[in-house]
Amino acid sequence: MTDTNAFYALRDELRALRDVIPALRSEVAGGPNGESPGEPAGGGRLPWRDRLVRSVLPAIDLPLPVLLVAISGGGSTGKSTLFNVLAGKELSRVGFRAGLTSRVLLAGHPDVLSGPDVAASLLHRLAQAPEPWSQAGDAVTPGPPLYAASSSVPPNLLLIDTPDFDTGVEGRMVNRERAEPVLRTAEVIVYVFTNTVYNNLSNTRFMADIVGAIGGRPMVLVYRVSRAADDAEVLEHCRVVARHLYRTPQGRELPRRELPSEILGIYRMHESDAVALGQAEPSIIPVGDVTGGRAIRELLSGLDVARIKRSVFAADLEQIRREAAADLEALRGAAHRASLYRRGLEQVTAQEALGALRTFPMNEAVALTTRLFLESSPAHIKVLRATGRVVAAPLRGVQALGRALERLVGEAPDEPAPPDPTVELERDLLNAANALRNRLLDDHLIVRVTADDPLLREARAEAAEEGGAAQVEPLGGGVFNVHLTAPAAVRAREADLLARDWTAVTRDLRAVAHDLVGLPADIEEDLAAIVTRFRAGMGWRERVREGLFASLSALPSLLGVTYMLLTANPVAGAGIWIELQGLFGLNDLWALVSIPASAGLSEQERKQLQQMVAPAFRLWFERRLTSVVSVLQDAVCRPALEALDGVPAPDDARFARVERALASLEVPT
Ligand SMILES: Nc1nc2c(ncn2[C@@H]2O[C@H](COP(=O)(O)OP(=O)(O)OP(=O)(O)O)[C@@H](O)[C@H]2O)c(=O)[nH]1
Ligand SMILES: [Mg+2]
Repeated sequence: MTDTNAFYALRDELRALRDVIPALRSEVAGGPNGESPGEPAGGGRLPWRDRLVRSVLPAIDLPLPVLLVAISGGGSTGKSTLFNVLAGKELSRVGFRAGLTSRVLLAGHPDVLSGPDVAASLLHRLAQAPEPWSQAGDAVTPGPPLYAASSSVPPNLLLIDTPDFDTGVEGRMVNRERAEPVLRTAEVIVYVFTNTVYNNLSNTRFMADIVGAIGGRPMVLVYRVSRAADDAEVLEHCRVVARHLYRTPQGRELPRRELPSEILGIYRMHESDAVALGQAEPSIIPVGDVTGGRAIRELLSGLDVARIKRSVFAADLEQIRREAAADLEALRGAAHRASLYRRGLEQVTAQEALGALRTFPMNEAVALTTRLFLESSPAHIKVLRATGRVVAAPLRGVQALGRALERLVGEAPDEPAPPDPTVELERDLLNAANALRNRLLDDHLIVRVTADDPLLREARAEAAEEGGAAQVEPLGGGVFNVHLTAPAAVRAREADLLARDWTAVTRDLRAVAHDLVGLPADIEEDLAAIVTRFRAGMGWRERVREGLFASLSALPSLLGVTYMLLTANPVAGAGIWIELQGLFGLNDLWALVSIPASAGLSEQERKQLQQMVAPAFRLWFERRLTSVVSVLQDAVCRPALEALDGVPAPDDARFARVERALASLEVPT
């Protein structure tokens, strides 16, 4: 990755942290209005984000990679002179009077310093907003920071001329007070010092405090010294300065001959009358291996912006990373809990819906299956049927038989007063809606599951977590109650759940019952396909016997239930098994198996019968369950489901996005 790309990458990762986590948090809490005192990932403030937005991003959220380079040093050391050389023009007044520069002056390439925003952003920690520069004399009077564009400044730098930090006015170091905030903001410091003060303790202590210990801010040393001093001596003096500036984090001095890696380059600048008279520019001469013969402009324009910013903000970034990672974990947990709750709610809804599905329209199912079967008959059977020998007579007989059998297993009253199926369904739907509402408004949503239900496994894992939002209650016989705490987003909508207009709900359910009674109109096509498949698989004996189907019109509704119990349940998970047991009772199920035998049907006929009616039951069951579930969701659960829709899914891509951002901030060890 090029240096520029590394900068943009860092910027984008930090922007992602800034924007994505708060968005996720607000969604988990149920939107901007969802206050959630108990939820760790809910509202409230994010200290790491304040730090990111206030301290780090102003230096990084820039259109171009730019380093803040401050020229610093004692009075009259030549800071402004150096600044003007690098800026390519006299922006800052120079002179013999120490303490001349009284303001911060910023110079940048016009591409970078296009307007006051960049200057303001980079200097955001200063008390006053920067103002445009107009002439070299501006900087000698105190006032807000100034900024000026010059195309001589390398585009990766914002150069800052600063007031000195050692001259005094009436016992106060006024210029130090002016310089210090900007020095603390700068990312690289060019330290200008003279032979008279290189060993001055007061000055180096101040600078040491600014740059920090080893691992602190990088620095370029510019030593104004006589031409007579040789390079070895210059280097030796600079090592002394460096040892004073960068101690170990434990406060110990570095070994004598070592130059800390924070020193990026060393230059010497000679005394010259021509320079002092303003007739010549000073030559800034590279010294030592660390500088590698690079001119100061070359060295500064080659600085790795991303690397230096990362190192300057290392402590901030590490704290941000740690705290944001903890936040991300909490958010993931909340998203996971919400998805667990949603599945629990779906299961509970399906279980309640099942209660509204007690009246399988058996007669209709048999009639439809029979008709479809006959319609697909080979011609000779059709002829048979046309003679009426097969169909007509036994139909009523079998109907009577069916009713007799229903009485036998207690399904039909002795006095056949057939209940109105629409009224029954209405009543069942209302009961289901009411029960569902009560379960939803409980502190915990209680879902009954069997041992092999995946929900149980996840609820157990959640219950094992500290502060987990699930509890598991064994009921014996491989049955469990899972208690799920409502997520913050759902709790935030409790008032809406309570405020459902039940008169309207009742009216809607009535209308729905009217549409849902009987067989779904659209199952005919599916059933016809099943009949065709069935016919293709029939042996010749069965084909001969197929006349049987013409004679059927009634069967105990429980026949279909056997099918459900013998095959995997397609809709609501294992929980449905319990519900079926509860609805029909085990004894009835056994009675059911014996019915066809006592009805005088052969084993073969019984099987055929079952094979044919079972698909009708299955289709009815699937479609009706789906319809009733969606009716109940609409009538009862809507606010809760809307709230859950707003919560990010556990596999929401933004979690991975934040994770990537956090990983990129990790310091390689
Ligand atoms: N001989 C010589 N004189 C220099 C050099 N650099 C600066 N000067 C002179 O030293 C005097 C002070 O220079 P400035 O650049 O104003 O110094 P400064 O550090 O900005 O001073 P303050 O703003 O007062 O803190 C001026 O008269 C400069 O001409 C140099 O390299 N050689
Ligand atoms: Mg100056």
